[in-house]
Amino acid sequence: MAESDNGARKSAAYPYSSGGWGSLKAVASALVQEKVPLKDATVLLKQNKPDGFACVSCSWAKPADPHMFEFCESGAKATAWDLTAKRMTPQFFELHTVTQLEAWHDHDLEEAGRLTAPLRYDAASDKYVCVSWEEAFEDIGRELRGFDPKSVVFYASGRASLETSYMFQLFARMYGTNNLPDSSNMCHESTSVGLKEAIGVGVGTITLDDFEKTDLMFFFGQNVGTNSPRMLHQLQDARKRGVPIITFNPLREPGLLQFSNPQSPVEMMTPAHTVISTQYHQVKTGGDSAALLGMCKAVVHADDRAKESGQPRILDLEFIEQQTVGFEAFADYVRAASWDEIERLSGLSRADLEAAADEYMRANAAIAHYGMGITQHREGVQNVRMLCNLLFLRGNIGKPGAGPSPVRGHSNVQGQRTVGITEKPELAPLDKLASQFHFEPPREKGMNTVEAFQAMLEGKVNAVINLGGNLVRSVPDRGRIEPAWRDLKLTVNVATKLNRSHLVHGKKSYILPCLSRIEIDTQESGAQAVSMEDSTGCIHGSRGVAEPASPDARSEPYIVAQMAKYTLGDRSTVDWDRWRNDYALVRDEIAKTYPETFHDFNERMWTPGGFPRDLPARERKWKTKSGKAEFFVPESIVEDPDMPERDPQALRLMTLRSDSQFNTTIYGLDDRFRGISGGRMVLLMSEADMQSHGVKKDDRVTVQTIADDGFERRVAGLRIQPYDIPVGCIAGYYPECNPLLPLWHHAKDSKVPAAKSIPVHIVEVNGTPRA
Ligand SMILES: Nc1nc2c(c(=O)[nH]1)N[C@H]1C(S)=C(S)[C@@H](COP(=O)(O)OP(=O)(O)OC[C@H]3O[C@@H](n4cnc5c(=O)[nH]c(N)nc54)[C@H](O)[C@@H]3O)O[C@H]1N2
Ligand SMILES: Nc1nc2c(c(=O)[nH]1)N[C@H]1C(S)=C(S)[C@@H](COP(=O)(O)OP(=O)(O)OC[C@H]3O[C@@H](n4cnc5c(=O)[nH]c(N)nc54)[C@H](O)[C@@H]3O)O[C@H]1N2
Ligand SMILES: [Mo]
Repeated sequence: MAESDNGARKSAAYPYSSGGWGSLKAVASALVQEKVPLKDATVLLKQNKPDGFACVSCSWAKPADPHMFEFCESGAKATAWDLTAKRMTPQFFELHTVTQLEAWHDHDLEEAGRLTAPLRYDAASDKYVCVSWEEAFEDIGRELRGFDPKSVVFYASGRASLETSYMFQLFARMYGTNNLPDSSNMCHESTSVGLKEAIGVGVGTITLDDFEKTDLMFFFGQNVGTNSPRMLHQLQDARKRGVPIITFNPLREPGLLQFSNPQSPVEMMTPAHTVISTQYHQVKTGGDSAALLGMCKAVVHADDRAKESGQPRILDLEFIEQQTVGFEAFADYVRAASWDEIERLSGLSRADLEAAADEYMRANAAIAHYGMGITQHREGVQNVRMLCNLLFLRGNIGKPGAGPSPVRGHSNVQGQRTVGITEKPELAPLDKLASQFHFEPPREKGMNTVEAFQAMLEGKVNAVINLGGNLVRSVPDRGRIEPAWRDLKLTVNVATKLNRSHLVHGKKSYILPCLSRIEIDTQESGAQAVSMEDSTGCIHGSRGVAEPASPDARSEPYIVAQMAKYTLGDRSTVDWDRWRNDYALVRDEIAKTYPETFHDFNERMWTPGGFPRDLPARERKWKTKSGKAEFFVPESIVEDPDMPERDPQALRLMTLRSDSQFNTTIYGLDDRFRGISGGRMVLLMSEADMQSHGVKKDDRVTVQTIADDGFERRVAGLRIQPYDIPVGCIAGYYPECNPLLPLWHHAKDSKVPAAKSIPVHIVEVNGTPRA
C-alpha cells in the first residue's frame, strides 16, 4: 500500500534541547495555522487549572499549584486543534463525495475543521447528508435493536470523561454485551495485565509527591519530550536536586537528553538547559527484558558478595520476606543467566548494565517510568513483570519516592477502566450494576480490540459504535481491516473532526459531532462539568471555557444518553434524560458503584491536584493471587518469537510518534525534535545497516512483513533517513506503517499489537525489486 507525504523534505539534526524558543514558536504557529482569535487563545491560561479544563492531549498529572502556563507545546497544539476557527459545514459535504474525500491526506481531513452537524451516509449520492438528531437517534436505536448484541462493538478511544464512559459501559451492558474494547487494548494493556499480576492493581502507584522524594528515575521506552512534556517540569526539579535519570531507548530522543524550560526566563534568555538523562543506554528494540535481567543479575550478584563478606546487604530483605513470593526461584534464574546472552539480546555491554545497576543500588528510592517501548511487544507483559522484579529487589514500591510509573496515553484512558469500560467481566462490578439498575448484565467475556477485529474479518460483527477514535488507521493490518470495516452494517462515530474511519464506512454510517471538553457545555440544569483520572491515579474536575464549535454539536454525555434511551426504551430503568441534563446525578451513581474511590464525588472533584483513587498497592496491600507482590521468572528473554533469528536481511521495525501528531491526528508533517521535516514516509536506519542492506540516503524503499500466513503486507515509498539507531533495528511512523503490522502479532496475554517490533524485509529499492 503506497502513501504520499505531500511535502518537501529537508533534514538536519535539531540542535536545540526540547522546550525552549522552539516550543513557544511551535505553539504560536499552531494558533495561527488554526486561525484561533486572540481572545480564544487566552483559553490556554485555563488549561490544567483547578477551575479550568483538563488538557485533551496527554494524561500527565495536574499539580495542585500549577504554573501560570500549565501547558506544553503538545497540549497547546491539541487545544488549538479543537479551538480552530475552521468548520466542516453541511455545504462542505454537499460539495464532496465520500470517494473524493478518500483521496485526501489524513492531515487535510482534520485540518478542514470541526464537524458542525449530524450526518448520515447516503449511498445514492455517495455523500454524507444532514439529518436531525432525532432522526439519527431513532434510526440508530432501531438498527441496534435488530442486531444480536454480541455482534456489536462499543469502542472508547480514551478521551471521553468519567461520566460519559460510565454511561457508555452501562448502555452496552444493558443492551447485552461486554464488547467494550478501548484504546488501552493497543496501548498500556500489558501494564493492566502485568501490574495486576505483580502488585494487584493494573496502574502505576506514584504521585507527584514522589518526584520530590525519589533518589533515582528510570525511563524505559517513553518519549517524554513529545508525549507527556509537562512531566519535564518535575524531571527538571528532580535533576536540580541531583537525582540521576537512567534512560533505556534505542533512539537518542532530544526530550530525554536536555530541556530548556519555556517558563523559566533564565533558561529562555541564556543557552542554559537542564540535562535530563545522566545515563543513556541505546538498548536494541525489544531488548528490555534482557537489559532488566542484566541489572537484576548485577544487583543479586552484589548482594551475594555482600552476604559472603559480612557487608550491609543490597537487597531489601525485609520487603522481600514480608511482602513478596517467588524470590528464590527468581534469584536462581538470575544467577544462572548468561552475560553473553544478555549482551547479545539487549545490545548493551555488561559494563553499561553494571553501571546502571550501581547507580540503582545507591538509591534508597527509585521510580521506573515507562511507555510503549515496553508494552507494545510480543513480550510486553513480561517486560512489565521484569521491571517489577527490579523494583522489588530493593523494595521500591509502596514507599515515598518509589514505584512503577506507566505513563498513560489518552487523557482519560486510565479513568475509563476505573468506571467499567472493559471487556473482562471480572474487572467490572457486575453484581453492583445489577442491583443498582435492576437488570441482568451479560456475564461472558466481551471482545478486546484485536478480538473485535478478528471477529470482523470473520464476518461476525454487525456494528461498531465509536466513542472517538480512528480505528481504520490505528489498528494493525490495514489492508485486511478496511474491506471488513466497509462490510459492517452500521458504523456510528461520535467525533470532533472528520477522519479516515468515517470515510471507510459501514453500509449505514453516522457522524455525530460532539463538543470538545474545552467548550462550555450547557444543559437544562445549567453549565456542566466533567471529570478525568490522570496517569498518577488522581481524579480532577474539568469545566469548558470556550464557545461551542457549533450550536448543532452535542456533548458526549448527551449523545450517549440519547443513544441508550432510543435503543433500550422500556428495557432500561435509568432516567437517561435526567442524567443528560445534570451530570452531577451521574457522578452520584458512580459514587454508589465505586464508593471506595468516588465517595462524595461531586464535592471532591474540585480538590486542587485531584483526589487519589483507592490503590491498595500504595499501602503495600497486595490484591494478587497469593496476597503478596509476586516475583516472576520469564520463560525466555528472546523478545520476539516472530523475528527470524538467522536471517541477516531481517530488520525489526518500530513504529513511532512525532511531535506533530496526536496518534492518528497529524498536525503537521515535521518531526522537529528528531530533525526530520517535510514528510512522514521515512525509514530511520543506521549507517551500518544502510551499508549491509545496500541502500543510500534518500533511496525510496518498499518494506514487506516477514510472515507466512498467506497475506502480503507492504508499504512502499519510504525514504531512507540515516539515523543513530542500533543495528538491526529500523523505525517508521505510526499510523503510516500500520499496514505492516499483522493482527496476530500481539503481546501474549494482553493482546497489545506489537507495534514496536515488526519483522520486515526491504524488498524494493527505487522501484527495483531485490534479488
Ligand atoms: N504529542 C503527543 N502526545 C501523546 C500522543 C501523541 O501521539 N502525541 N499519544 C498519547 C498516547 S495514546 C500514548 S500511548 C502515549 C505514547 O507515548 P510513548 O509511550 O512515549 O510512545 P511512543 O511515542 O510510541 O514511543 C515510545 C518510545 O519508545 C522507544 N522505543 C521503541 N521501541 C523500544 C524498545 O524496544 N525498548 C525501549 N526501551 N524503547 C523503545 C521509542 O524510541 C520512543 O522514544 O503518548 C500520549 N501523548
Ligand atoms: N503502529 C502503531 N499503531 C498504534 C500505536 C503505535 O504506537 N503504533 N499506538 C496505539 C495507541 S497507544 C493508541 S492509544 C491507539 C489510538 O487509537 P484511536 O483511539 O483509534 O485513535 P486517535 O487517533 O486517538 O483518535 C482520533 C480521533 O478521535 C476523535 N476525537 C478527538 N477528540 C475527540 C473528543 O473529544 N471526543 C470524541 N468523541 N472524539 C474525539 C477525532 O475525530 C479524531 O480523528 O493507536 C494504537 N495504534
Ligand atoms: Mo495510547
